[in-house]
Amino acid sequence: MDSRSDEDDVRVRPTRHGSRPRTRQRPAHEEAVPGLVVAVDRGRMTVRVAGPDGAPVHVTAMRARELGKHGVVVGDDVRLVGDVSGQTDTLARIVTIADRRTTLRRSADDSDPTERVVVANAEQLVVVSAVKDPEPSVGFLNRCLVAAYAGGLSPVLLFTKGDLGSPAGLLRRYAGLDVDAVVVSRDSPVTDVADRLAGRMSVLIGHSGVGKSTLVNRLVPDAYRATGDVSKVGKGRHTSSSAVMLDLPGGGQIIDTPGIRSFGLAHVTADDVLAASSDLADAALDCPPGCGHRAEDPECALDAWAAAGPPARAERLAGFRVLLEAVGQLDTGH
Ligand SMILES: Nc1nc2c(ncn2[C@@H]2O[C@H](COP(=O)(O)OP(=O)(O)OP(=O)(O)O)[C@@H](O)[C@H]2O)c(=O)[nH]1
Ligand SMILES: [Mg+2]
Ligand SMILES: [Zn+2]
Repeated sequence: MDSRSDEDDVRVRPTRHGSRPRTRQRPAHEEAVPGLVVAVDRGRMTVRVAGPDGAPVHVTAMRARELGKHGVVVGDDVRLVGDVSGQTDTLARIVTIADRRTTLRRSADDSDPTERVVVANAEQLVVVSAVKDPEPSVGFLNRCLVAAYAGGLSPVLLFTKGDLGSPAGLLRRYAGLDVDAVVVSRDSPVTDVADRLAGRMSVLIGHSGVGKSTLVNRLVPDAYRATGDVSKVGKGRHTSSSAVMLDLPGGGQIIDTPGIRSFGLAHVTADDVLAASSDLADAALDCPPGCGHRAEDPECALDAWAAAGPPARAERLAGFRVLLEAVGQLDTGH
């Protein structure tokens, strides 16, 4: 467009007559193309953008240097410049990352307390455990639940391999907590799961071999996620090596992630967990400053809150305090 056709623009920004001085100082990212990061693999991102005809196009991109240390993860809303055609051997640059609505974060392990973001903007965390093979780890499940609350995701428990054993014990253990639980078996339909995932962005998390990718393949017929052999679990073998987002046939997205052995919570405080439950958070306003909200904190106002209400309150408080035991932990492995 001829800039003279817009008198105001010419007067306000006279430098536009020159040869792009504005672009040099502050890149004109207004023209950058919006996209959604659907996969990250060794520094290369796959970003979904709307193509010229509106159909989705997958573009390979890398981070622009100006992003500094700011990492890009699956689920990030980004803007791209450069070649966004999505054709083979083209590469675009990610120049901005939008503020994240939710963040699933974990600290790696005792030797590395760095916290890292696993996935951004997912609404739901599906914590996956097999009923058997591999054995469930309640400590691990609790830490995942805490991470969901701390990151703003709503958690769901998913017990797989119901054909190998009974999920009753696990279901009973979590009945007091305000968390949905679903069971899937090799030969039963996955409609219960599909219903819970419909229309939202969900991320699967769990130990290697629990059946995350198997489930994704059942939910998304053309996913073709590689699935593995449980006997290799624990020997450093993971079948899935990076996170990938897939569209669900009924709307919404599912993110498959590589199996993890541990879930560190070095970055989480008791108040982060509390903030996710408005009733408990309200009651805790009467706590003394610095209250840890644990059973051994004598002046914790949550005890009075539980005593003043129906028995369900005491159950909720007990469940909350079980989760609190996971808070601030790095890695306790299985
Ligand atoms: N019996 C039984 N086996 C299952 C079920 N779901 C998955 N499996 C088996 O469990 C093994 C591991 O499944 P995957 O889907 O690769 O596990 P994953 O969680 O994606 O593992 P990683 O990618 O390593 O994290 C495969 O041999 C599956 O066939 C189930 O419901 N019942
Ligand atoms: Mg997998
Ligand atoms: Zn308290």
